[in-house]
Amino acid sequence: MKTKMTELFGIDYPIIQGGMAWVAEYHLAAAVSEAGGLGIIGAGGAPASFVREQIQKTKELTNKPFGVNVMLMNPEADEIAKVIVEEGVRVVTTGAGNPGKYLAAWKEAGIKVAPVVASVALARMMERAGVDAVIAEGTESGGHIGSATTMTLVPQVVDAVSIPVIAAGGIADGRGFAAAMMLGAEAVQMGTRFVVAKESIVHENYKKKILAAKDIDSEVTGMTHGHPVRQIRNNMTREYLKLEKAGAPFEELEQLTLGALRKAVVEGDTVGGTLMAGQIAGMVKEEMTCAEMMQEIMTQAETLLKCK
Ligand code: TUI
Repeated sequence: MKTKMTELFGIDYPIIQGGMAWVAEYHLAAAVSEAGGLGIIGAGGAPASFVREQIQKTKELTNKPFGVNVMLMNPEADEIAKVIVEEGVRVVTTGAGNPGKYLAAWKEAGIKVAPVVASVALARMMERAGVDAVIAEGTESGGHIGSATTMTLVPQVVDAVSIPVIAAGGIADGRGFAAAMMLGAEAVQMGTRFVVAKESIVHENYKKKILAAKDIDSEVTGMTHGHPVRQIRNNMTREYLKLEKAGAPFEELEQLTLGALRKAVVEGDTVGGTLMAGQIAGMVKEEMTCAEMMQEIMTQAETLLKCK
């Protein structure tokens, strides 16, 4: 399937893998790119030296295009922005902030840039700043989220900008993919489905929680402090929400979540860890290879887009 995004990124399928902190390391990124999508290394909160290593390891596994996601709250974001240029990375996605200050350097290096936006206002500002595409991410997503739904955000962003729009949040099969195309998107970004890919290094316990999740099993913590994070309900979310409701200060809540994503991804701690996942987790029922899931999604989507 050819769209503006397959052309721009030089990929076979308009499917981009979310740049999930801890989860989106080089095995997953390389597998997605090898399967014809765009694999992404998630810098998350990692140091720049680690991101450089991840890029080099990805290059050893694939000659296809891949990208790096810069989580803009990372204290080493400035250094990571430089590493991306030095290592000749072709695509950058950003999250959790405004990447404005890095755009000139990235564009000068010929890097394609697609920031995540959670509002029409930021999408417009990013277009004016010269980005190549925007990722309109709905509140259905896992992790750090905005408030608009994918169904409402995507068509409004499509109407507001003339650059291509990538839809994200709540998409995990060919139906979601086809719906995103109907809303005017040129590609989709998926996170939750890739967490349970066979090539994903995420701890088996975390994967099992996603595979067992039902439709309403996620919770949003941190809403009152302006850092809403969607994750699967567990002891950690219950404790967090109890404290949040009681008016606990941000610092106390932060202590509770410090290192909790690593605990879930690396150690498989499903009780005290943060099990970030989107609302579509309830529909993700099988661990597959990236190639298998992408073939399934594209076959289903092509049938729907031809016949309906
Ligand atoms: O960034 C994400 N999702 C994430 S980042 C992350 S790392 C983390 N780890 C532990 C606790 C908290 C976070 C986990 N998940 N998605 C992209 C995204 N970006 N969603 C929303 C936004 C966003 C929000 C506001 C982008 C820009 C923005 O604008 C701020 C501004 O300056 O205008």
